[in-house]
Amino acid sequence: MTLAIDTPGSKHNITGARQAYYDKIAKFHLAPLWEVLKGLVTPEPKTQMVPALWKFPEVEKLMLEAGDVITAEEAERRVLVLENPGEPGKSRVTNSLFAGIQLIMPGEIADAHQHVASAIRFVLKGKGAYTAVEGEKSSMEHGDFIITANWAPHDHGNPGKEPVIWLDVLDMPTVNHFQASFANHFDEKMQNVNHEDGDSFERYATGVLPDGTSDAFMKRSPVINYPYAKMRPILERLKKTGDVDKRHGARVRYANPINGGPVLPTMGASLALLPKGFKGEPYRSTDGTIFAVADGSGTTTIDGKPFEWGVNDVFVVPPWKRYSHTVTGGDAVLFSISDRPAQEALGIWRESN
Ligand code: GTQ
Ligand code: FE2
Repeated sequence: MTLAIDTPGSKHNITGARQAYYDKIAKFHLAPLWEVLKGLVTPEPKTQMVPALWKFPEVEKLMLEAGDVITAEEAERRVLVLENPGEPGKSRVTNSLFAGIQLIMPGEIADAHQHVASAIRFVLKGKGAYTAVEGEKSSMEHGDFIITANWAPHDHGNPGKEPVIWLDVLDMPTVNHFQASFANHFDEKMQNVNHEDGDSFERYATGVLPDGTSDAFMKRSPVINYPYAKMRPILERLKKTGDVDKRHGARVRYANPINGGPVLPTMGASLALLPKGFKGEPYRSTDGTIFAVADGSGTTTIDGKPFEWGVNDVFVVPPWKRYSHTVTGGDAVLFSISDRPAQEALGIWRESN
C-alpha cells in the first residue's frame, strides 16, 4: 500500500472525492459555498452590462418603420427596447432598469392601464401628444420629464399632426427581481381627466403645499411633469454663478417637493448643463446610469472608450465604470436616470473618482 502525498495522483483523488461529495450533497439540495464564494462576494462590482449608445437618427428611422408594422393599439405600447448588448434578450439596459423608445403616431391612443412598475418619460421629439397620469393630462414637449408612479393609471394619446417619440425608463427588472409585479387594464381606453395641464407642478412645486397634502407623497413626488421650459432656465442660473461641478456640470436633481427626496423610490433623475468647452473629470458610482441628450453634442469616455453623442441620443454607463464628459459644440444638456435612490435606501450606494 502506498501513501500518496504531494503526488499529482493525490490531487486527482481529492478532486474526485470532492466531486463525489458534491454529487452526493446535491441530492439533498446542498452545495459547497467555497466553490462559488469568490464570485458572490466580489471585491468590486461585477457586471455583464456594457457601455452602449443609441444614435437618435437611426432609432427614429427604425421606429417610424415600426409605425407601418404595428398599430399602437395592437402593440399596446409601440416601444423598441434598448437592449444592453452585454445581455441581449433580457429586456433591460442595466440590471435594474428597462429603457425603451416609444412612438405614438397622430390620431393614436395607447390605452389606460396601471402597474406596480414605476415609469418615467423623457420627451425626445415631436409635439402634440399627451400622457394622462392620475387624472392630469400632460402635454409632451422636448425635454419634459414625466413620472408615472407605482400603480398610477396612465394613457397616452396624440391628437396632433406629427409623430411623437420619447424615452421610457421603468423599474420592471427591479420589481421582477422581487417577483412583485401586478398590472391592470381599464375598460375605458382613456382615464377621466380632472386636472389641467401643469396642475401638479403649480400646486406642489412652487413653494406652497395645499392643506391636507397626502402622506402618500412622502414616497413619490406629486409632480407629474417637470417641464424643460421650467428646468432649463434654472441650469442657466447655475452656470451664470459658476455652480458647475467638475464632473457633472451645472446639475439639478429632480426632487420630490414634499421632502426633497427622489421623485420615485426606485429611480432618481438629474438634468445637467455642460457649458461650451466643458472637459469633465472622471467619475464612477455603483448606479448604472442612462443618459439622454437634451441639447448639444459631445463625447463621453466610458471605461476608456469614447462615445460621441448628439441631440436625443441615449447612452448607458454600467455600474462602477469610470466616465467623463467632454462638450464638442455649444452648451450641452444631459438628462440622466439611475436606480440610485433604491441603492441609497438599502445603504449600498458608492461613488468615487
Ligand atoms: O407607456 O405605459 O416602455 O407600460 C413599457 C411599459 C411603456 C407605458 C413601456 C409600459 C409603458
Ligand atoms: Fe404603462
